[in-house]
Amino acid sequence: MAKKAIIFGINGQDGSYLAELLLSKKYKVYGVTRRSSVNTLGRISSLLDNKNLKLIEGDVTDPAFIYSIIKDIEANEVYNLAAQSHVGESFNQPAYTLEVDLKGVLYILDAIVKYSKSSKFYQASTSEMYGSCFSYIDNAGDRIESKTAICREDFLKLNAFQDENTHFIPNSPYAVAKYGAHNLINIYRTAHKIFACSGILFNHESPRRGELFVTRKITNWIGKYLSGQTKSKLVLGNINSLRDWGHAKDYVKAMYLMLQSDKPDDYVISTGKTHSVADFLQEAFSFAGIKNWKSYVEISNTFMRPFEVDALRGLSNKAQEILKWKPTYSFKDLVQDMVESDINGNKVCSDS
Ligand code: NAP
Ligand code: F7E
Repeated sequence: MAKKAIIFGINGQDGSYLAELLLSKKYKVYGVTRRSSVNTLGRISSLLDNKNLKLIEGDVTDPAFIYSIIKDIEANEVYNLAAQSHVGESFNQPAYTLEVDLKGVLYILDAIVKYSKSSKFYQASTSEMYGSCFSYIDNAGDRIESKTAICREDFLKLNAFQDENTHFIPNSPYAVAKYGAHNLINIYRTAHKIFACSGILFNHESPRRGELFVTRKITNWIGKYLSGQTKSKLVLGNINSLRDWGHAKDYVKAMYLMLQSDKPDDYVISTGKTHSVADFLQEAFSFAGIKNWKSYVEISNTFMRPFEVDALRGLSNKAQEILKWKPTYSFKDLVQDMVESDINGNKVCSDS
């Protein structure tokens, strides 16, 4: 019989790629979307005719809905990708962010324990949970844990990193909610013996990335600029922060592999390479053939965070060893995929 999977947040960036992956493996996929007065299914439009996909409207903040869907479907696998996922916005909507990103997870876990104990559960945790914490190996070969803000130069000099053993001290309401949920996974796994995994995913992007995240904001601007749709400057916040950027297509494979593993566990998923937002600008503008990105970019306090995560570089050795997962897209490949897509998309847009 075909395996059944529920994806909360199916119409988001990751949800759309994960749905494609599971449908290609002949799963029956139940995708949860929120009711909306406008069409929010753009990322999954090519899947809507698939007879193995069923969309269900619901919200993870509604326990009655969660209990009934978990009970009725008794899925083999449940993937929770639903979230208020914008870190900056979580400072403006902290309570709402905790409702969705923390309490929503609690309802799903509780429903699984009560009604569908054999369902395997994937939770979308995040590298944001580290805040300003990082690890490095000192000259004597000892591993050192640090919990202080760090500039790009020092982080790079130390060859610093984060992995499953690095401390978590969240720097945003988003990260607090995700860290709470991450702890719940461990608690439910231990107390109730359910198969629950937490993927500590570092930033991952794609042409389907939301337009308010920095990578897509940049590539979208490039597409619009080249097609004559904008003459305004690209207004950004902190372009010195370092991120470990991978491709979402690679990262959804890791989610799937976690639930196929022999035992439930937590895994860092990352590329091991780090770049600043300025590096992304340099790569994206140069790929698009626009010289001197600095003359097109304006820095504004509007996009600065009240508390920033300075630097991230994930070591995913555990996932590479146990899950046999590894990223296939380089930083260059990722930037090219996104720039090409936005240039082509905007061409279509401006021609029509
Ligand atoms: P995304 O594009 O923002 O997708 C989030 C999804 O959650 C959307 O489908 C959204 O639906 C849905 N959602 C939001 N609030 C909901 C609610 N109350 N009830 C039900 N659904 C709700 O995010 P993503 O980049 O695909 O990320 C997927 C997950 O991984 C998120 O949990 C995110 O926090 C986490 N994560 C992402 C990254 C990354 O770099 N992408 C890294 C680590 C962790 P609407 O379309 O209706 O808003
Ligand atoms: O910011 C800086 C910003 O919003 C990246 C989410 O998927 O990954 C994502 O969170 C960096 C930050 O991603 C702008 O201050 C500069 O230093 O693209 P972002 P994020 O905050 O790292 C993690 C792993 C998640 O879990 C989250 O769900 O870029 N930055 N100027 C800017 N950021 C934005 N959004 N907009 C700017 O104009």
